[in-house]
Amino acid sequence: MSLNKEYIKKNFKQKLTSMFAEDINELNKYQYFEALSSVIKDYISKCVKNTNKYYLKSKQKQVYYFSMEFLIGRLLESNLINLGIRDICKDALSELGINLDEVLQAESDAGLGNGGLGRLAACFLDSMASIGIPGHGCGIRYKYGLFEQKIKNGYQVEVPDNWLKNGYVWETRKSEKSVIVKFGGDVQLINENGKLKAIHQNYEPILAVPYDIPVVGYKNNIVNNLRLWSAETIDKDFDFSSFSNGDYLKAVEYKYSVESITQVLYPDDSTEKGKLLRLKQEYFFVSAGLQSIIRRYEKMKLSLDSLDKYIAIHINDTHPSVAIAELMRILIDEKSMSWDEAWRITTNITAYTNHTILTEALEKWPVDMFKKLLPRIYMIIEEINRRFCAKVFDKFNGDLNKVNKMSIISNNNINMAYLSIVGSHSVNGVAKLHTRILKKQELKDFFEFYPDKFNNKTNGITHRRWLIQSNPKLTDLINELIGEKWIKHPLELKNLEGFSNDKSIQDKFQHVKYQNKINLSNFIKQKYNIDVDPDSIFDVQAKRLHAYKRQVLNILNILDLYNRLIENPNLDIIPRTFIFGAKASPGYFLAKQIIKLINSAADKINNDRSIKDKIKVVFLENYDVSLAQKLIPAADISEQISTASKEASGTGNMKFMMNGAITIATLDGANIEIKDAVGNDNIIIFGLTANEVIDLYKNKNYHSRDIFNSDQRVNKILTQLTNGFLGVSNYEFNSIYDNLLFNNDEYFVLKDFAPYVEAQNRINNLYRDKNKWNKMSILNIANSGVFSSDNTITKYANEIWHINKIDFNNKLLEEN
Ligand code: 26Q
Repeated sequence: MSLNKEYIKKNFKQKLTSMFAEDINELNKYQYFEALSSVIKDYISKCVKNTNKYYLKSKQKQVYYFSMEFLIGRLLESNLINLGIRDICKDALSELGINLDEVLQAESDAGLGNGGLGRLAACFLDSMASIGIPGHGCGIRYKYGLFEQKIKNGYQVEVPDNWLKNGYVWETRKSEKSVIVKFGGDVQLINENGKLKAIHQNYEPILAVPYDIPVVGYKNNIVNNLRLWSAETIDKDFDFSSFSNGDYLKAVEYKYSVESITQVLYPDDSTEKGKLLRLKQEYFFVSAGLQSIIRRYEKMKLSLDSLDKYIAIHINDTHPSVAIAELMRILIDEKSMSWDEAWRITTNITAYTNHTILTEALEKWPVDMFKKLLPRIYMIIEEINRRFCAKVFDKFNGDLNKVNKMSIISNNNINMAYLSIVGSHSVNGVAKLHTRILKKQELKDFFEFYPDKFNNKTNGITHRRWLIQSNPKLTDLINELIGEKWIKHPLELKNLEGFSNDKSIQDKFQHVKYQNKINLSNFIKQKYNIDVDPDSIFDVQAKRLHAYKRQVLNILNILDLYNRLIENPNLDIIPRTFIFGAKASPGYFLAKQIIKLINSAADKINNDRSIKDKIKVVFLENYDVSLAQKLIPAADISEQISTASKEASGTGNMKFMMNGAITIATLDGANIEIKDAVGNDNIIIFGLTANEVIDLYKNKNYHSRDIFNSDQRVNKILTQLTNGFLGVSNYEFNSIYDNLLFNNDEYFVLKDFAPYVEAQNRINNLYRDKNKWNKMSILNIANSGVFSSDNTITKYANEIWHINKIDFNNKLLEEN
């Protein structure tokens, strides 16, 4: 069956009728979206069936990517692109008088993630399917994703993200594949024929129901699976005795308490520790996922001894790390395997990625809480730790100090990063610098103990969503210049280099950027009634709000520039539009104040006629995947200004680069690798290096007040934060002020201020030379192919999972 225009038209019309029973003209865009998606999903379902049949028959090794977050965004357009039918659908709908682009906008984002870690999981799924790796996602079907952000009077206000309210066309509920997850209760060890056996009793059983979302590969007929689990009661929807006694509330209470497990995504809030519900979420999806993996494996009639030859499990940070103990439990308690054999298999199967070095973000669970919720799992972790500590003791000649430092359980806490390292065969960081810091500092003892486990896998992004989908004009231009081979082989983007000196081609790139800037300007005008000039430089910082990402540094430079313009309205600068997008965790007070600061500065600056629109500041609310797709193609400048050593990798940095923005960056995370790829001349680097930062912490010889006292500009701006200059109370920004001065500026904002201002001035001068700028932009695009997640995933597959790519098209042909 071929997906031609007639097929789409016919099925689309039929769907509209069967779904809505109304005339096509009576229906709205959302209904068109649902019907078209449903047609596409029907087609995809056939590919799902074929792919699974092939995987089962060929007994291909499968990898399961376990993650608390999958920030997948919208799916209709990416599915159309990957099926190769976007243009066909556009024509088909247009013949029915419907504009496909408007229909695509009707889909709401599946925002089941916070930021980088969740989006990385989504990019990895796309790459696995597209390059032919049998790899699937396993996670949670949150009823509410990350909150929707509104800005009221300059402050962030959080609104629940009820993304499922109209149903979700891409998912299929698989009730028959439900499993039971057990919480609480008590465990007795009994002696059965000389073997210890664990009996788990009085537990609370929760039903885990899977919902499957297809992951469509790029023009290869492969469709992998993202399985998200939802918590339900087993059979007592109501406590009927209460109900018949008239206590309706008590009757629904139980149902509510069970469903609360998958009710809402936790915001990335590293300071909130020991939340019981979060631990429930972690165990819930991990246990359900593992049970379904084992069940599928058993269908293949293979011995459990070779589980590690057919299965790989990847844990996305420590959030799913109870998987190690849960797999041990299943193998030992349910499959009667010996400890040693179960341990061999578990460690061979599991691999762990670390995404942070911020110590406050490392997950630890209080023993008492853990033991009560997961008594059997706790016993297993104790035993893992006992054996591990004995090995450490041996290896370091009885050095108890080392044993204490490395113990998985200490001070009544379970350290999940340590469990993850001990229980897996591979531990990777997400950029070269990050991995180096893990080895040399954060996890030094473990690196010494297990040098072969540690490795680097620099992050990547899918060029299908972040270039082909979000920047169609640039895609067309690239295709015109170098053909389409780069789409399957993104390193081929390199062939653009040859055009970088050609003025007429530079103009074409500039024109594409300009068009994208007009689109964004129109969006801003329509949504906020702010006029931004597409001829100004679009300078963008879009990412979660965190002190270490230093949105404050950006705003201090803006205020300084503003002060200079007030002093000299004729200052010769190229007009600039500073654009921000950032959500702050609801409990992160400082981050929320920074949002208010950006908005107060925007009010002041945008309404000051004296500076003649030379600078504008815009805060775009609710930065999510769909907004990123509009924003990134329009950026001239990409702000990647974290304190060196703090940003594990960054992936936004790669998205901007791929869309031709010039990066202003510290030598942090993957910025360093971006610099290596484009060369020093095509990126703007400033500020402290990671080593300098680490030394400053070590030597304790940084005093932010010295800078306040010596730099007039800093002095002036910080005074303006507290003297009503920004039209708010003198106390409004106390937290920011105190952080910079009284708490000694943990992230070296003031220390990097002067170098940052200087770097921004360099940009101003560079931009004046349009040829030079365009050349830089082209070279950034040309060298972005290495950051395609197709490359990243190829390395995971070869070096960690030991899974080969399959060529499904050929396999299908062979069979027919
Ligand atoms: C932990 C405990 C309780 C509640 C929430 C959390 C939590 C949730 C999300 C902790 C951390 C996160 C997310 C972290 C994250 O997104 N890290 C980013 O990962 C990217 C992909 O590797 C990197 O590029 C970024 O540098 C890193 O900050």
